[in-house]
Amino acid sequence: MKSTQTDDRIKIAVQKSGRLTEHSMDLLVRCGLSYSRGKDRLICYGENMPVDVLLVRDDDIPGLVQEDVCDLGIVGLNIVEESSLTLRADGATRLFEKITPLDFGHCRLSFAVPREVRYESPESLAGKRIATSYPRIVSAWLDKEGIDAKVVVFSGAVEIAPSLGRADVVCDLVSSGETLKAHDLQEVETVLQSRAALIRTPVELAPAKSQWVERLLQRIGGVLQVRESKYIMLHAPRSALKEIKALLPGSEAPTIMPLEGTDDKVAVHAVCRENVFWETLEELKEVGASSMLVLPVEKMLA
Ligand code: PRT
Ligand code: ZN
Repeated sequence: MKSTQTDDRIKIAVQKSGRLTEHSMDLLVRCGLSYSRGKDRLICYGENMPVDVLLVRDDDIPGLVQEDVCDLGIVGLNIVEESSLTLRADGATRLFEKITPLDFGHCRLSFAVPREVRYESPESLAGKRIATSYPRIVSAWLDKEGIDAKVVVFSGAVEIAPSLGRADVVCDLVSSGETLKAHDLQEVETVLQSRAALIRTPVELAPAKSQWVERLLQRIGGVLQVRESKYIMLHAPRSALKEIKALLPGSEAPTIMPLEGTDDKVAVHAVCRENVFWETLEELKEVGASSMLVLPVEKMLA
């Protein structure tokens, strides 16, 4: 195990090349990180923070964090769950900590059957061969449901298993559902809702490192909050203020300011901690709001 005294830079494991890569690096950049890439392109060295990013396959991320090779990792909850079950089955007592679910990489792990097959309930899976890259999650789900079925492990292209005659059912990640459709499969049951998440080493960090990790987590929280938030400005009749405040999504205490030359109208400024949709603006207009402006929020720190 590495010594935290000799190495006081934070290491974050991020997917090298795949669906989570761009979002993960974008998140770190929004937290203020600027970096240069090592010659082998496997490490990004933080230039303005003691933070380095290791670029690896997503499947390796939980293990690297659990073994404390990396302090933090960004990986899908699907991989987190499968690895947790595997590590526990292998006797690991200290796993990584799941800390923050992030706002990208949304998908679900679902069972799908050929279009012509009737599926009524989990019992319909009894005695079937199920192709999946997530054998631990699927087996745990089948056990919980009390279903006896055979799990066939595929490391990729799971959706072709039924047409190859290798399985009757698949259990794979789905986002738009287009891949299943293209293979004449219908989604019938969801086992796990997933998205990217930040995980942390089970080992206690040295104080200096810990302070930086806390700082980074606070900034990540700020970035996530900002992406959801909007700043709204509008004019409102004083008489409609109560209704208008109630319509502002996720806003706490709006600022109310007088308007020059009129006593019965005021300006309302508020941070909405949820997106402001056209429907909300239309409802605000109906109760008397006018001159509405919705602006993005650049940074936010609670
Ligand atoms: O090389 P490495 O091992 O790092 O990458 P990988 O090929 O294992 O992973 P990658 O890049 O495909 O996905 C990384 C992570 O993104 C996953 O672990 C999930 O957490 C998340 N994610 C989000 C998805 C999807 N959406 C997704 N749609 N991962 C895979 N898919 C695949 C799915 O397996 C299926 O083949 O996309 C296809 C279905 O997509 P739809 O839109 O047609 O339903
Ligand atoms: Zn992978």
